[in-house]
Amino acid sequence: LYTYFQGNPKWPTSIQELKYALIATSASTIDVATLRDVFARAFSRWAAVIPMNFTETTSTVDADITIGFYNGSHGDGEPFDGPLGTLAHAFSPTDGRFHLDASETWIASGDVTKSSSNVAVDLESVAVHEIGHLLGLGHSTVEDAIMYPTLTVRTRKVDLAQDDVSGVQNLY
Ligand code: TQI
Ligand code: CA
Ligand code: ZN
Ligand code: ZN
Repeated sequence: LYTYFQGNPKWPTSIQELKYALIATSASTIDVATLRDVFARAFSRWAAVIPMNFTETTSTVDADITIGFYNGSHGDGEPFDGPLGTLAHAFSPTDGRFHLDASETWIASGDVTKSSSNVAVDLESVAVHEIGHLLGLGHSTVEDAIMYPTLTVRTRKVDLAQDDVSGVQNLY
């Protein structure tokens, strides 16, 4: 079963559009056009099931959600830890910060299961999970769910399970 953060924080339902911005991409090994593509796909999976749209903005001041790649300590008291361990983190509504560990071997195109690296992590899989947190979902006990708190390396898991859909639909 799905969970929410304590106090069930969520984005106001008066907002039908959340804007996101890629604010720190220089530490990423993936080009910005590919990143745009992956994040747009990840957001669209959630937008398909709730009355909320996600659009990219290049203006940091307009952005509700900010996405960045960082190494080690990056100013929020939750330092990244090098390859594997913590891959990314996102804050609960309505903070909007979504940070990714730049030291991961991120795979953004092609098939992560065919990667020659045994530490490769599928970017879209992690993005779909973190967007769940950005929307207010905690972890799920359902193994197939995107919000289940374990992702095996070299695995692609991007389709919302019924549990994820119920969780987000009961919030929005
Ligand atoms: N990052 C943790 C996560 O996103 C950070 C975290 C722990 C967290 N507890 C939280 C974030 C509670 C919000 C609320 O779960 S992670 C997975 C998964 C991570 C883990 O790097 O460990 C994914 C990132 F679920 F597979 F384990 C992405 Cl998909
Ligand atoms: Ca890490
Ligand atoms: Zn951070
Ligand atoms: Zn999580």
